Amino acid sequence: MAANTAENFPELKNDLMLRAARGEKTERVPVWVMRQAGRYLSEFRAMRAENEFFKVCQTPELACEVTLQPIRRFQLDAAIIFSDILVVPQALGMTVEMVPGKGPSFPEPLKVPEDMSKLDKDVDVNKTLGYVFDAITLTRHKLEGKVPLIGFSGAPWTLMCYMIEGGGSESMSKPKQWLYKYEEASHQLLNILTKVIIDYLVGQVIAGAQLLQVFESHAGHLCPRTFHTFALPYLSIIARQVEEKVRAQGKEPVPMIIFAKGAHYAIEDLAQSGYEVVGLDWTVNPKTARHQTQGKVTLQGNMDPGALYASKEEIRTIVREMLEQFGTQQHIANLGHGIYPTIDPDHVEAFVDAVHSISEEINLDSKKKN
Ligand code: 1CP
Repeated sequence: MAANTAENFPELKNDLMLRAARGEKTERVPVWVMRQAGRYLSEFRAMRAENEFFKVCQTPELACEVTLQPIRRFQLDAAIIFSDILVVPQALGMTVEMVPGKGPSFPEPLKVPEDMSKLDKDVDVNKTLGYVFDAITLTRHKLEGKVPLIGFSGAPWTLMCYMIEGGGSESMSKPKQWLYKYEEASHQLLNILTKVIIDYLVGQVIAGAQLLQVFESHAGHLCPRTFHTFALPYLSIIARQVEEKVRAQGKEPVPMIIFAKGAHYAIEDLAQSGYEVVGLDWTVNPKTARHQTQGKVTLQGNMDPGALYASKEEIRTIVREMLEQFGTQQHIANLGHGIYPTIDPDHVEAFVDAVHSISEEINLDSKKKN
C-alpha cells in the first residue's frame, strides 16, 4: 500500500463548504461548529483523562482521532484539525501550560518590550510545528474524503494578548497597555507573529488543509481606532501573503475565513480584507451584516451557543429564523463562538440536522416559485 503522503489524498465527496466559501450555489447550507471536538463529547473527555492537552496536539494519531470524533457522530460538512492557537507562542519559544479548570497559562509572559529578545524570531515552522502538518496529512487520509479539513491559526493581536496577559482575561489590560505605552514594540511583536502565522498557514495548506480559519478572538477588546492600527493591517497581510506563497509552491490557494469576535464595528472592512468568508459572533444581526457586506463575501455563523440549551423543537425554530435572516446562499452555518462543554450532544445533532433540512426546504420552495 502506498504511504500516506500529502499528494495521494482520497477524493472529496462533500464539497458544500468549499462551494459556499467561494460564493458558489449550494443546494443546502453547510454547517460546522467551532470547538466541535471538545469537552461536551464523552469520547473527548475519555481521551483527555489519559493524555495531557498539548500531548494530544503534538501526537498526530491522537489529534487525528479527536478531529474525527464529531465527524463520526454528526452529519457535519467540515472537520477542523484538533490543535490550539497557543501552539504558535510555543513555537516562538514560550512555555504554555494547560491548567485544569483554569485554561492556558504562560508562567513567563512578556512584561516589557525587552522580553521580546527571548523569542525565537526565525522559527522554522517545519521543525517546531511539523507535528500539526503531520496531523493534517494523516487526518486528510483518515477522513476518506467525507468532508473537507479546516486548518487554523490565531491572529496576531489575539496571540499577542495571551503572550503578554499570560492567560485568559476579562479586560486584556496588559496587552492594551502595550498598545498605548509601547506602540512601536507592539508593531514589532505583531510583525514577528504575522511572519510565523503566514508560514504556519502555508505549511498547513501544503500538508492538506482545504480551508483556513484565522481566529481574532480578542477583537472585542479593541476599539475601531486600535483595530484599524493593530489588527486589520496584519489580517490583510496574512490573507494576501498566504495566497501568494501557496501559489509560489505550485498549489492552489484555499478559501480563508476570518472570525473576529466582537468586531461588529469592522464588518465592512473585514469584507474587503482578502478573506472569502467573514465569521460573525452571535451579537451581530445577520441582515445588517448582509447589508454591510453587499454579497462581497460568504458569511459564517452565528447562532448563540447558548441556544443549544433550548429544546430540540425550539432549536429548529431558532435555526429557521437564522436561515431566513442570512438567506440560504453564501452562508456557512455555525455558532457565534465555541460550543460550551455542558451542551448535550443530541442538541448538536438537532442543530446540524435542522440546518440541512430547513435550508434544503427553503431552496426547494424558492425553486418552485421561480
Ligand atoms: O482541557 C481541554 O480540553 C481544554 C479545552 C480546549 C480545547 C478543546 C482548549 C483550551 N483548546 C481546545 C481546542 C481548540 N482550541 C480548537 C480545536 C478545534 C475545534 O474543534 O474547533 C480550536 C480551534 C481552538 C482555538 C482557540 N484556543 C481559540 C480561538 C477560538 C476561540 O475560542 O475564540 C482560543 C482563544 C484558544 C485559547 C484557549 N485554549 C483553551 C482555552 C480554554 C482557551 C481560551 C482561554 C481564555 O481566553 O480564557
